Amino acid sequence: MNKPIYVTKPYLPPLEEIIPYLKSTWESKILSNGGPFHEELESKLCEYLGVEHISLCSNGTMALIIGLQALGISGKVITSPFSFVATSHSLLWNGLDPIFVDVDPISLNLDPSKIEEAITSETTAIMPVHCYGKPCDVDSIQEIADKHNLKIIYDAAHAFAVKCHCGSILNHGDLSILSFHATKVFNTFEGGAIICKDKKTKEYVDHLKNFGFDDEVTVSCMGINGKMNEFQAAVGLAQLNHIDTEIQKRGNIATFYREALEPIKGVRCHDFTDQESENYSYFPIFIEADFPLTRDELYLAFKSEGIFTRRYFYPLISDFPVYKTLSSVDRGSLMCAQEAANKVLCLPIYSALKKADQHRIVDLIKNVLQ
Ligand code: T4K
Repeated sequence: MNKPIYVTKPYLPPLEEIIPYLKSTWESKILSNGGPFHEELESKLCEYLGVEHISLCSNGTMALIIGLQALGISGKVITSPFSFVATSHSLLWNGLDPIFVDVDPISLNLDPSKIEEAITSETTAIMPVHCYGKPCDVDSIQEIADKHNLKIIYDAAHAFAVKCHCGSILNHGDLSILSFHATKVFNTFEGGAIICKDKKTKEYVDHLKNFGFDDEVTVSCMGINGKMNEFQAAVGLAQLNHIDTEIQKRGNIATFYREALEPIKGVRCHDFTDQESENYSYFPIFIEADFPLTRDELYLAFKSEGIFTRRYFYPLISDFPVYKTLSSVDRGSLMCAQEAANKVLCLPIYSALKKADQHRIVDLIKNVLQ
C-alpha cells in the first residue's frame, strides 16, 4: 500500500538546529514581545529578501488586517476573487467593501486593463495578489494607483523571495504582506510579515501589532495582538539557512512535471517568464476540454489513489455565501477567474517529495489517456 501524498509537506530544519534556540529561550524566559530572535529574524529577512523594513506578525491574515489599518484604508478596495479567502476576509474585518475585478487569463493576477472601470469615488486602494508567486503587472497597477490616488497593498503570501524585472517583488506598492504558514515555502509554523517602504510606517505597524502601545503608559492607536513569538522566530532563523536548497529542490520537481506533462494534450502548466524568478510554492495545472477527464474527475482519480491534490482557488471567493450577497460583488464580470477556478488542480510539490511519487503522479495523468 502506497503512503498518501499530500499537496504539500512543510519543510522542517533538523531538530538539533532548533534545540540551541529553545535552550536560550528557556534560560532567558523571553517568549514574545519583540524578543532577540524576533529582532534577528527581521534583520536577516530584510537582508535575504532585499527589502528595507519588515515587521513580523503572528500569521499572514493578521498581517493583511494590520497592513490595511496602517494605510488608513476606507470605503472600497479592488481585489482578486482568485485567491485564498483570507485576502478579502481581511477587508471585511476592516469594514471595507471588496470590489472583485477579473484576473488576466495568463497570469491569473488582477487584470490591470479592467481595474480602472471598477474605480469609483469611494475606492481608496487596490489589493492585488501575486497568485502562486507569479508577479503581478506591478508597473501598470502603480500607474493606475498614481492616476487615481489609490494605495496598493500586495498580498504576497505566495511570493517569498520572488524577484521581477527590478529586484524583489516585495518592494512594490505601499505595503506587501507575506505568509509563513506551515504550507508555505518558508514557514514558521504560523507566521507572516509586513514589508514597509519606510521606517515611519514600520514603526506604526510595530505599534499596531502590539495593541497600540508606544510605551508602558501610552496607547497611540487602536492596535491588536499581531506579534510573532520567539518560537516562531527561532524556527524561521533555523529555516532560513536551508531556504535556497528548499527552493532549488522544489524547482527540480517543477522541471520534472513541466517536461513530463508538456506532451499531454489538455493539460496546461502555469508558465513564468525569464524575468520572473519562481519559488515553486505551488504547481497548478489546468485541465482543458480536450483532456478525457474533467478537472473534478481527475481530482477524484488522484484521491482514490491516495494522492491529495488541491483545487486552489475553487470556489472563487466571490462565490462564498459571505461574499455572494454583497452588493459590491458583480460575479458576472469574473469570467477568466471563473474559468481558472473550474480548471485548476495543484499537484503535490515539496522538497521531500520522492522521485517515485513524482512518477506516480505523472503516470496517473498519462494512464488516463490510455
Ligand atoms: N493570502 C493568500 C493568498 C493565502 O494563500 C493565504 C494563506 C493567506 C493570505 C493567509 O495567510 P495565513 O494567515 O494562513 O498565514 C492553506 C493554509 O492554511 C493557508 O495558509 C494558505 N494560504 C492556503 C492556500 O492553504 P488549507 O486549508 O488548504 O491547508 P490544509 O490544512 O488543508 O493543508 C494542506 C496540506 O498540507 C494538508 O493536506 C497536509 C499538509 N500539511 C498542512 C499543515 C497545516 C501538513 O503536512 N502539515 C501541516 O501542519 O489552507
